[in-house]
Amino acid sequence: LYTYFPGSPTWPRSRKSLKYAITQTSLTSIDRATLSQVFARAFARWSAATTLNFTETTSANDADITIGFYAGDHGDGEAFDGPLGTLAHAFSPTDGRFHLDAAETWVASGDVSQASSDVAVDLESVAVHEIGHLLGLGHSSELDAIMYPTITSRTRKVDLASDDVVGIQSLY
Ligand code: TQI
Ligand code: CA
Ligand code: ZN
Ligand code: ZN
Repeated sequence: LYTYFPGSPTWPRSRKSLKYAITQTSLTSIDRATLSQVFARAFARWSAATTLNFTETTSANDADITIGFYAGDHGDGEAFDGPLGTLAHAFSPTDGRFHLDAAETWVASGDVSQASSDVAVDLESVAVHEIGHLLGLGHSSELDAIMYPTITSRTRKVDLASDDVVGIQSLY
């Protein structure tokens, strides 16, 4: 079963369109075009299940959601920890910050199960999970759910389960 954050915070239900910006990429070797594609696909999975839509903006100023790669202590009290452990984190609505640990071996295209590194992590899978948090979902007890709090390295899991869909549709 899905959960929400305490108090069930959401983006205003009148706001059907949210903008995101990829603001901090200096610590990743993945090129911008690839990042844009991966995050667009991840947001599209949630917009397909809701009346929400998401568009990328290049201006951090008019973005509701900001996405960036950071290493170690990066000033928000939630330091990253090097390879594996914490992969990424996102804050509840309407904060909008989504940070990825630059120390991970991110795989942005192709088949993560074939990655040469045994600590490779599929970027789109983590993005779909973190966008759930950005929109107001907590963790689910359902193993198949995107919001289940465990993912194995070299695994791709990007399809919303019915539990995720019911959870997000009950919120918006
Ligand atoms: N990051 C945790 C997560 O996103 C951070 C976190 C812990 C968190 N508790 C939270 C964020 C409560 C919001 C609310 O769950 S993580 C997974 C998963 C992580 C974990 O790096 O451990 C994914 C990131 F669920 F698979 F384990 C992405 Cl997909
Ligand atoms: Ca880490
Ligand atoms: Zn952070
Ligand atoms: Zn989570």
